[in-house]
Amino acid sequence: MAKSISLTRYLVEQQRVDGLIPAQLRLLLEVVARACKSISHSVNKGALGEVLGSAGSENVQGEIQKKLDIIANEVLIEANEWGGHLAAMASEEMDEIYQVPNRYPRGEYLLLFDPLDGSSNIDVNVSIGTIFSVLVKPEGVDVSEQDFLQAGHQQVAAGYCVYGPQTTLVLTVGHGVAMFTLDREQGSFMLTQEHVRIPEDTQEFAINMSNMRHWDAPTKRYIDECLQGREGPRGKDFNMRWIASMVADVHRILTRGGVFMYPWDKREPGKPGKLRLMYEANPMAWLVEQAGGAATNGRQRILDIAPEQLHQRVSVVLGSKNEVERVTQYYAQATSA
Ligand code: P6P
Repeated sequence: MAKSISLTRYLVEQQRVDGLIPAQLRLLLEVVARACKSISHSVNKGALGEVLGSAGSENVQGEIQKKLDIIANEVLIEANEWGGHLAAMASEEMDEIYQVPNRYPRGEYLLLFDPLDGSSNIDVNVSIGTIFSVLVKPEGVDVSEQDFLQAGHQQVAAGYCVYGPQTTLVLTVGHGVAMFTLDREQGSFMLTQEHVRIPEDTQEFAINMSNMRHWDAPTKRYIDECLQGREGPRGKDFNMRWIASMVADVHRILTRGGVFMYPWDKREPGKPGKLRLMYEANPMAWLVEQAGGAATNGRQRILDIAPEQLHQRVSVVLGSKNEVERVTQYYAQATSA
């Protein structure tokens, strides 16, 4: 039986043996993992913990906040603000950035997160998750929202924790993707997979089909060809999955391949898409690329998008490399037509 490796040991070895991450970043990732453990505990209580239902407030996106959205956000803030590794945090649940209070030392990192992605699934007991991204704060004494506006290729760590049948933390620091499953008896995340690879081809797509009439031509063309199956131009049948929880859909794709799409649609033409660039698309895009997949907004590599606003949205096509390239090709052909 292979020696079981905890997240702590894995990160120490990444720092000490391979010199891949500095001590402060290792500390930050261990604190985020502990916060995810705490969130998992709250999520698992369900109706027994009075954590379900709406909080009766709206977030910056104008979406109704669930009680667990707020609980998860508070857990991440309280876990990370005192350690001295962060200068500030940004969250889907907060309009403004959260500067580490003056009573605590400030560090060189910026932490961004969607504390509980997939909230619509909370009350119906379907997998949800926490998504996080780490940037280095630019030089300078103060910290502002502007410091967060860095393209995704500048991330130094990214990951998510999926709260499903297992609680699994998935992480990259730029040298591949590793998965850690929570051993509840020990209370530790244990390494269960590393060097994760996404198959370049797939027969499985994930998209909310109820929006079909609102899609633009390239997305309609791609999905229509998939639906035609082996009699159509793709010459093979496709399966469809849509969990309406990006963390769960991306976890499936990292585990067995597939393509995930949340494209622009004409319901709100002024919005480039539904998902948020800084704390959903960027961390997921880096994980997918680190596992040999691809991630674009239909036209451009997501990690190259220069952000203009902290909560800006983006179209997302990510997963098996050859499928993402096909969709991106269809957009290019539509543009040049
Ligand atoms: P729809 C969850 O609210 C989320 O942000 C992603 O996790 C998920 O992929 C998407 O929205 C689901 O959106 O429109 O299908 O409910």
